[in-house]
Amino acid sequence: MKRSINSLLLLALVAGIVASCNNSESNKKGDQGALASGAAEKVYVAPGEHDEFYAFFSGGYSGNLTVYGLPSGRMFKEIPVFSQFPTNGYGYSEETTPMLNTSHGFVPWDDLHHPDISQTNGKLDGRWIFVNGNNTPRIARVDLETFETEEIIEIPNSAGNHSSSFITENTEYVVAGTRFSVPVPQEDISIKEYKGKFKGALSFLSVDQETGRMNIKFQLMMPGFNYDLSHPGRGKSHGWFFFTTYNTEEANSLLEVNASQNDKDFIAAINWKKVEEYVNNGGGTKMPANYAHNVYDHGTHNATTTMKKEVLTIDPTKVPGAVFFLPTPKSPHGVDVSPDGEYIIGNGKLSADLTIHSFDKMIDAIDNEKFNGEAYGIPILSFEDILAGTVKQAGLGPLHTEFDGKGNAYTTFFISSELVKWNVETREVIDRQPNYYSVGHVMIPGGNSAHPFGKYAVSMNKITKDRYLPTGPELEHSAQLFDITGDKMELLLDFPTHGEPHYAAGIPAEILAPKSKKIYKLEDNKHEYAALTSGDTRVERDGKEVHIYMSMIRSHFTPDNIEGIRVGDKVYFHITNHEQDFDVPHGFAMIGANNAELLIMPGQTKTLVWEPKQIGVWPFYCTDFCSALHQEMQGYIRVSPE
Ligand code: CUK
Ligand code: CUA
Repeated sequence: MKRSINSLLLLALVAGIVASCNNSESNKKGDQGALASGAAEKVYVAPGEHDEFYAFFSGGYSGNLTVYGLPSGRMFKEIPVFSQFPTNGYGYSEETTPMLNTSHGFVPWDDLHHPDISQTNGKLDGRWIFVNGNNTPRIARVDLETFETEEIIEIPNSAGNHSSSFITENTEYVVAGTRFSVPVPQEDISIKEYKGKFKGALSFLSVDQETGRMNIKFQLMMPGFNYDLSHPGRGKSHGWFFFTTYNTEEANSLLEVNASQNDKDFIAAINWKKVEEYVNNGGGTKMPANYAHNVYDHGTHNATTTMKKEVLTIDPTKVPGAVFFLPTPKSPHGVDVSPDGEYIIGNGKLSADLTIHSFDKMIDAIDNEKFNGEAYGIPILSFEDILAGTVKQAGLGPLHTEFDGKGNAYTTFFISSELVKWNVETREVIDRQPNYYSVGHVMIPGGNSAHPFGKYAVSMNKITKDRYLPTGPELEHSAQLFDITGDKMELLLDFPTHGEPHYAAGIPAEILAPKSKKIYKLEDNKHEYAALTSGDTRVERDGKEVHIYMSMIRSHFTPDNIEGIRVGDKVYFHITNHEQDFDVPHGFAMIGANNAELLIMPGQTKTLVWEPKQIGVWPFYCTDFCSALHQEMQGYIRVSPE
C-alpha cells in the first residue's frame, strides 16, 4: 500500500506530468488575471530608486551567483565563483586563476546550489555569503563589501557536495555534507562493495570571525547513505545540525527498487558542540588528504593556493551523545528548522505529507535513552517519540520550507507545483498558490534564520515553458515573487533567473548597501607588479618572459608603443588602473590573446598573459567605454621573429 503511493509519485515525477503540462495548458495569457490590481505598484521601483532587498540566487550549473533586487526582480550583477567569467577576466587573469585550483587540477566550473548569508545571534549580518560547489566538492566565501569571491576550499573525502553550505547562528561553522558516499580513503574497489564500505563525510568548517577564513575543523565519517540537505538548529537547538538522508538501503544503483524500499530514511541529528568539545580535547584521527585552499587578498590583488595534506576525521560512535538518527518518511529532501528552533521539518519528496519533529521531544528521548535500534552503532530514535505532527495531504512532492517569522511556514511542492502556507503550531494549511512550474526552493529574506523578514517569498521554478517570449528550445529558469503579508499569498511578478537557481538568500538593503565598498585605494595596492606612478611603468625582459608594467587612466595606456617582443615570448601585461573615481573601470584586450579580456577597477592591478605566434604590429585597446576619448584608448605592440 505504502509502496503503491510511492510508485504513483515516482510515475508522476518521471512523466513530469502533474503540474507542469496541465498548468501550461490551462494557463495561457491572461489566466493570471487573478493578479490583484495593486500588484504592479508593489513591484514598481521608479527609475533611480532602490530596491528594498538584495536577493542572491545560486546559478546552479552556471557555477556563479547572481544578485537581484526585490521587489523589482532586476538583476544587478553576476558574481563569478566557480566558473571562469570572461566579462571581468575572473579565472583568466593571473591573479584569479589560483582560485579555481583543486586536487584535480584547474577546475573552472561547478554546480552551485545553496547560498547562505553570515549571521550573528541568528540574525543576518551581511558580512559574507557562503556557497557550495556540488561537483568538485568546494565551499566558497564571497565578501559582501566587495561582492567578490575571496576564498574557495576543497572538501576532501567528499563527492557531490550538496548538503552545503549552511551556517550556524553565529557563523561558527559552515557545513559541507557529501551527497554521494565514496570509499574513504579512495581506493580501486568494486562498486558492488558499496554497502558498509563507502562513507559519507559531513564536514564542519570553522570560520574566523575577523577574516572569514575557513578551516576544516573535522569530518564526521558517517555510514554510506546519501546526505541530501542540512540545516542548523537555532535558539534552543543551537549546537545541533540536521542532515537529511536517502538511500539508507545503501544501494549502489538507485533504481527505485533498490533505494526507496525503506518506508523511512533518516534525518541525522548532529550535536556539533559535543563533537567540537571532543576535538578540542584531542579526539579524532588525522588522515592524509589532499585538497586545495585558495584565498584572494585585496591588498596584493592576488589569489594563492595552499595544498593541504591532512584532515581530522571523527568516528561518530566514539563521541557518545553526538549523533542520532530520526526516522523520516519517504526519502526526505529538505530539512528546515523553525525560527524558534523547536520544529525540524522533513520534506519527504515521495510523500504527500510533511513530517514535523519536535526538538524538545528529541532531547527527551535522548535523555531517557529511548532508542529503537541502531545503524552502524548510531542510535535510532523512535518515530512516534519525536513526532510533533504532520501536515496531512498538503500537496505532492514537498521539497523545501521557509518561515515568515509570524508563525507560518511556506513549503514548496514540486509535483503538484505549488507553494503552500501553513501554520507551524496548528499545522493547518492556510493558503496554496500554483507555481509556474514545478517549484524547487522558496526563499524569504532571512527565512532560514531566527529572524525572517516575512514580506516577500520567491519561488524558484524548474520549468519555464510559456512564461516569457519563446527563446528556442533552451529557456532560462523562472522565479515568482509573492507578497506574503496577508493571509493569502499574492503573486506579484515573474522574472527569469540565470542558470539554475536552486536556492537564494535575501537580505534587507539597509543592512548591506551602506557597507558596499566603492573603491580600492591606489596607495593600498600591494601588487608585486603594480605600476603605481607613471614613473614605474616599464618593460622588463627575463629570458623569454617579458613583464610589461602598464598603467591606465582616462584615456591612455602607458606605455602604449611597445617594441622588442619576439615570437615565442611569454608576455605579461600587468596593468594598474590609476583612476580613483568610483565606477571608472578600464578594460584591456589584446588581439589573438587566447584567454579573456581584463576589467580593471580603480586602484587594481590585473595581469593578462599573451604568447605571440605571428610577427607584425598588433593593437590592444580598452574594452569599457570610459570617456569621450575611449576610442583613443589603444596601443601597439611590435613582434619580431624569434
Ligand atoms: S536542491 Cu535544487 S530544488 Cu540542490 Cu537545494 Cu532542492
Ligand atoms: Cu578606458 Cu575605455
